[in-house]
Amino acid sequence: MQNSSPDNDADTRDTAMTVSRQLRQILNSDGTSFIMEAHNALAARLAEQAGFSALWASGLTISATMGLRDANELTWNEVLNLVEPAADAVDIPVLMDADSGYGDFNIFGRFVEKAAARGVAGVCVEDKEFPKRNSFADTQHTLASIEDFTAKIRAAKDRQPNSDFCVIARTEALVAGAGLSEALDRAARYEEAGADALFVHSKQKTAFEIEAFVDQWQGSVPLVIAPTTYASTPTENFERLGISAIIWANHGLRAAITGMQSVYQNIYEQRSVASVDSTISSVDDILSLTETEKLLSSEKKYASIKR
Ligand code: SPV
Ligand code: MG
Repeated sequence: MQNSSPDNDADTRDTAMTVSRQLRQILNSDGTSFIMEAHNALAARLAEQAGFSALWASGLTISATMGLRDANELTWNEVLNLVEPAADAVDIPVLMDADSGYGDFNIFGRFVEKAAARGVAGVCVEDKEFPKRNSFADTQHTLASIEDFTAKIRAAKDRQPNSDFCVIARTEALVAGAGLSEALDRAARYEEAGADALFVHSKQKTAFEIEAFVDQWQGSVPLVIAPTTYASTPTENFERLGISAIIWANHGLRAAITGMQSVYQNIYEQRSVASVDSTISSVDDILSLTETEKLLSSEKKYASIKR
């Protein structure tokens, strides 16, 4: 969101392009763009600082930060309460993972209105039943009917509060084992229903399903993928395929887990922070990432505060 924090410059707010328009441009631009997972506001800032131009508010990683499964254990309002601060923390667009839409066309339509009002640039909705299961969970993945799912897309497009808001339709047909022709058929129907982009997901170890899909895809909306399991495929291959955006869907949280596990273990075993202190971020880094400097200059500007 063009940031609403009190120490933000009002001129920046007034002139900035809306986040939905930014996301739309990213999806429609030539070449392949990268959308980085951010599970909270601090992660959003770090990803923005690294250079990413859009963020993925991942259902998996946001649920995990709350100690919960990627299975709609959080309500949509709880998720929005977590995503809004991330959107506030950055100037780049946040694409929110809306799972399977939290209910029928009506619930999803209302969700889209609320998400947009809270700074979300666009949403991605997947064609599974509610409550969903993470695509990599070893269970039966039940697809929603095409009729029910296209109703959600149409309702979302009708209820989106601005014309740049992006609704990305995600097909889980390959994940569910329904086959390539089902995936292609669904994708075509979702485009026809008004989806702004199409996310085709695969849980294979190589990109062969994505390659086969692209080879036969006749549609014209941008294509989005998340190479989590087929991580070793070179990005150039996706560029050659004409993939519009790649979502790096969980790598921020996975990095945090690895780093924290190692530091916690070290401190526990050493009974001291001496050997890790210089290897981790400083307290100054935290002050800087939370823009404490802006607060201090606000004090000078506004306050008669004496410290
Ligand atoms: C997520 O990050 O929550 C996703 C991607 O939806 S996946 O985990 O691959 O389903
Ligand atoms: Mg998800």
